[in-house]
Amino acid sequence: MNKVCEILGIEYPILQGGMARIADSSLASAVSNGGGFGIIASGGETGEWLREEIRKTRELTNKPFGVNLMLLSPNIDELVEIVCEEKIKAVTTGAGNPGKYMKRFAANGIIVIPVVASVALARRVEKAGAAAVIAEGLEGGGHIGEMTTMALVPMVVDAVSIPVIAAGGIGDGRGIAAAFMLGATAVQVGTRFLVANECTVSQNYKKAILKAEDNDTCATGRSTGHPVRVLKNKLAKKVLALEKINADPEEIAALCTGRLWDAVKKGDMEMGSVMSGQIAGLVKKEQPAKDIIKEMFEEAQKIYENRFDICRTGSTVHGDGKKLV
Ligand code: TUI
Repeated sequence: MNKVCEILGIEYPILQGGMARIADSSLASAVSNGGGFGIIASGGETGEWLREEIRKTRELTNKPFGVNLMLLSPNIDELVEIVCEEKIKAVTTGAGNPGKYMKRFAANGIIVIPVVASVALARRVEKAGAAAVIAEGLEGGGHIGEMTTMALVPMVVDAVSIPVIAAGGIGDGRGIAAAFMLGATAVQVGTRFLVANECTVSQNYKKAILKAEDNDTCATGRSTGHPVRVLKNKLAKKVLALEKINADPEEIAALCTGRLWDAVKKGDMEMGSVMSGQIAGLVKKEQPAKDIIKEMFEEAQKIYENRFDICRTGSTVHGDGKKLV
């Protein structure tokens, strides 16, 4: 049995990304009903909203699900209290170190799975009692670190004894197979779930993801200390231009206020903040969440069955029949 499946009580070793302002009860319950671990994202939301969405999710699924806590949220203390009161199975945390909340989670029997962007933080959260870590590379959407998934995952795997969940740039079965080859026990997927039928993000946002190609994302906000990966649009270009001339970070922050909401709810693809991973270029169809999960794991399974001998030293033939040089 896969260790992450065991800890979370799920069928497939896949967690849905905690996409702020997007991942609500509709998407979380669909992912959980499909055998993955659905997650309600609390970033940018009120405590009241979170409690309501937790209750709605409980009506929509009897499978386990979790809550993502964005540690930069101004109301983070209140959100932590709600998660504890509601006895959520597991939380994922992002954009910081959840250290100060670990005891409170433990006292309420809540599993903590922090997103880390460095080996140092992975070590620290393991010591503090994390059940697993999500090693997220800069290919991911939204708030990111400075390491790629390919480099970060094996380093984190070597540094900790708890299971490592790979994230950033995983959008199909090849990504899952690659993550497992790097030593990951599970994957976290965000961008591909943006176009799930049950994802309530604006239709314009979904269309933009489906249309995106390889070079259509960029990382803005490096100058403010909070880099964020978004689809390139008028807003992103404006922010990058301001950063180039070393504009006041407060001016940049003011320009970006409320822009995620504009993209998610109003469908503003020009001046909205359209957060997306690099893997958007690979996402080509809308599907129910359960089909996304099934298709990704069937694909990964096939890779293991058909192509495994590319890894055997001395092999003269690729798994696909092509001769090795
Ligand atoms: O949290 C995310 N992605 C997010 S949160 C979000 S909400 C938002 N963000 C900015 C503007 C408006 C709304 C959108 N996307 N991903 C998890 C993640 N965490 N990726 C990287 C990290 C991370 C980075 C550095 C975690 C810890 C860290 O270092 C903290 C430390 O203290 O060492």
